[in-house]
Amino acid sequence: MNNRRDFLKKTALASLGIITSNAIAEEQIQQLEQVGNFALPLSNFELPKLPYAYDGLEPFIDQQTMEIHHSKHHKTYIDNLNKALSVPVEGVTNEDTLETIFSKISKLPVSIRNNGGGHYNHSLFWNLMKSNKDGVINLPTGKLEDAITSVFGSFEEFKKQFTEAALKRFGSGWVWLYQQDGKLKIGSTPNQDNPLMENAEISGKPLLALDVWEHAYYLKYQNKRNEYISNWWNVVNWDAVSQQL
Ligand code: MN3
Repeated sequence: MNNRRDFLKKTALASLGIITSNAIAEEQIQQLEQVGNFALPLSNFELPKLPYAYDGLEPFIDQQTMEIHHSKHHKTYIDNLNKALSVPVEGVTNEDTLETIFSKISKLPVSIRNNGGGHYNHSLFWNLMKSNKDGVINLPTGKLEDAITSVFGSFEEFKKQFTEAALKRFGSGWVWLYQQDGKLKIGSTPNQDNPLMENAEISGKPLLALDVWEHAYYLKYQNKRNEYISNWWNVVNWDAVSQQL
């Protein structure tokens, strides 16, 4: 039994909110040990709990959208990711986490790219939002505020550029505030790609993520992606974004 490795594995999963630290049974760890270099350590992904109720982001994101988005769309990415990793995959080892998988994603099956990205991106997205029933002004503070102001000039200008990137993303994808070589940047990715993926359109560490797939807003906003975005700013959890810095 390699305790350090088990610890790393658990920590990596726990950091994504995927498991609590003891959620992987010792028995499962032992089974994984026996599979050798083509182990299946990542085929146990579970749907993380939301940090709020399905109606917690009302009136900006509606309950039905949240329920379907989380319990159906996100769940499906997880089921398909687990399925893709339920057989030995060349290039995936015991030591891998989603992050290390992303760093070599061009060599892996596209189902791992799409469903691994789907799981990672949604897990992050849920945690970057919080309830704001009263619609009180919701702004970044501290180091994050300073960094945004120094790069974009003002928070309003940052919002404008982020919104433009979200409107410009054709079809399905994600918009990101991310950090590249320590500098804040705005960009977008198609499908379930993210800036951690080798050969993605942008590269860096995700800080803020916005899902612009139609399934994220269609029930309430129909084709009006711009209204979805302008309402979404009300539920951004800037403390959680700051923690990504
Ligand atoms: Mn989505």
